[in-house]
Amino acid sequence: MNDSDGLVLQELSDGIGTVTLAHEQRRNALSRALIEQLIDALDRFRASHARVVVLRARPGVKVWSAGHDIRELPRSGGDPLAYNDPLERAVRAVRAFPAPVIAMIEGGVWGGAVELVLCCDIPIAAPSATFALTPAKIGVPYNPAGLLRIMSEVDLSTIKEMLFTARSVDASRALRSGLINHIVDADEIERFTYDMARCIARLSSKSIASIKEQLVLLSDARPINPDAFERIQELRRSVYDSADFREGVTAFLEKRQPRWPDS
Ligand code: YXS
Repeated sequence: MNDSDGLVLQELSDGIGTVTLAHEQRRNALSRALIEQLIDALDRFRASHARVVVLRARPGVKVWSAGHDIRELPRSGGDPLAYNDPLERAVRAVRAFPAPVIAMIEGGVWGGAVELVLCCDIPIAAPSATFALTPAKIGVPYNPAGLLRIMSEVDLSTIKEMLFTARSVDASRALRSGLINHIVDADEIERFTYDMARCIARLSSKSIASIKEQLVLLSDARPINPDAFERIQELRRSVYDSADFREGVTAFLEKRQPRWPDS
């Protein structure tokens, strides 16, 4: 089954689904339209009882994904990462998929695409891969669900450095900090990834689906008191309703550096 009419390509063979991000002219930005097609591919794989999925970009890309589509961020205030935001829906769809999702990564991974990689079950990267958490470049507060997901995978000191500098980390730093499972040379990564996919496909999909969902439920089980939740929401509102957020988005679209208003 092939579908190459859009922003993602999808293919299913021998129980292995492959979703290829294919919107290079927009650096695979996670637009609403691209996410709809990603979720559609996962729905089709689920209906066809795929036993494992590989999420990738085309071979040799310089940018795996440029993250959330900045053009689609709310322009006049409003939560940029609300529950039904496309990026959030994609993250939930990958985490809820009843089989392992392997992220096969070459090139740069930016912003919310880092969270998309982290919610995949087994991230595998080529040496060319870099990872950047960039809300501070755009004046975005991120969101608690995303931060918790990142915190559950990556050591806190690395997360702070990534978020507070918005600088990329390379594949070896990503491996050391728990962001990825393997670094594999670009000319080997496809064989390595699909060997692992075939290994998974030979095992009990029922057992794996049950274990994957238990792991998601257990890793999400975190008590939070109502005051803390309200404070978090206030902290986020104070940013996404600010001139910083408006300036961050405008500067990107005008292809210039932001001129942050005095706080
Ligand atoms: O000028 P045209 O029309 O050709 O379009 C350009 C870019 O505007 C577009 N593009 C994007 N459009 C929407 N959202 C994006 N995230 C995005 N990234 C790129 O793609 C066309 C080619 O881009 P260009 O010329 O910059 O390509 P390049 O190869 O020189 O540079 C590639 C990047 C990825 C280094 C550069 O495009 C870039 O820095 N993109 C933004 C990366 C970023 O900051 N992403 C975070 C998005 S915000 C997000 O994910 C969350 C809300 S959060 O901030 O909370 O993490």
